[in-house]
Amino acid sequence: HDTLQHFDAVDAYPTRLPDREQITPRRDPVLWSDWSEAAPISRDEAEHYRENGYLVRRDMFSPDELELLVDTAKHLRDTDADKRPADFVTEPNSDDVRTVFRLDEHSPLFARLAADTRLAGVAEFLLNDRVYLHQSRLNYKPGFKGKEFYWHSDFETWHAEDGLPRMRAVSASVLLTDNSSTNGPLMLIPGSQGEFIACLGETPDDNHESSLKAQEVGVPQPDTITRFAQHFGLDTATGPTGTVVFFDCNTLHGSNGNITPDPRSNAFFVFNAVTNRPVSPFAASKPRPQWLANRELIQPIDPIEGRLTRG
Ligand code: AKG
Repeated sequence: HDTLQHFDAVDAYPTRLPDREQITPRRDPVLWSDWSEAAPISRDEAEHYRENGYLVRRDMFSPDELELLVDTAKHLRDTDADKRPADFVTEPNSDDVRTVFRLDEHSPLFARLAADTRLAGVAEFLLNDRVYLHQSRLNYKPGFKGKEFYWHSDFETWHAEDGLPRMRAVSASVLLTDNSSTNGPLMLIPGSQGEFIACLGETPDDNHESSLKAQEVGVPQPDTITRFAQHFGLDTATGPTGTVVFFDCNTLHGSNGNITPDPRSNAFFVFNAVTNRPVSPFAASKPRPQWLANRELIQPIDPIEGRLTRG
């Protein structure tokens, strides 16, 4: 069935080319809705997102809500090493937890957070569709040892390895520590969402086993990143705990390692439009595991209003 879908789906963004990198214009909108008074964000915010490919919104949660979220994140991270499931990924050279995937399945509080109107409601507006979670994760980036995330477009991987057909997905990153200019905040290239960089190099089998610690395939060439950075500039998404960063699936981003004593922990929820459900991967021999790329539980979220509470 999946294979049939593969033949039906036209590949709008061929990538993982054997002999070259190739840059083509984006073929999908960035902001899918027309702004109106009923929108959950202001007209200026909507315009900023369309032009730059991301939007930083501060003070989205009350102190009580943040305390709950931060406690829950610590509790997950402190799972004994011998009890950690496969969806807990450690740092390249240490046993510290780098990422917990399937956050919404490990914690009812994070599942509730994902469905909150402050995240899912905004995602519905940006994508002009009902949404479901393609992936969720918490990147801890511990003090001293937290390693970098190299420059990439998420869509390039989700298209190549997960089979998302079009650029109709958005990430919401909830800052669970302060993100300063020094502790490895998310860096973005504003405007990069408008260009698709088809990457050089075919996908090795089980690429995710190494790419989640340090990504090597599916990343732009250094000269290309240089040109993009010179042309568009770089920005950092800094802010206090409780800031939310929305970024389009094709905005180039990455982050530096964290040698400061202060951890930088951010939760990420990837909302995909229900009409953009995954087909067979466009450039990999088999789909990634369910915990990395949801293809089995495509349930539209009904956004929930109100405060996050314990239990
Ligand atoms: C990823 O997990 O794909 C990221 O780009 C995360 C970047 C970060 O946590 O700083």
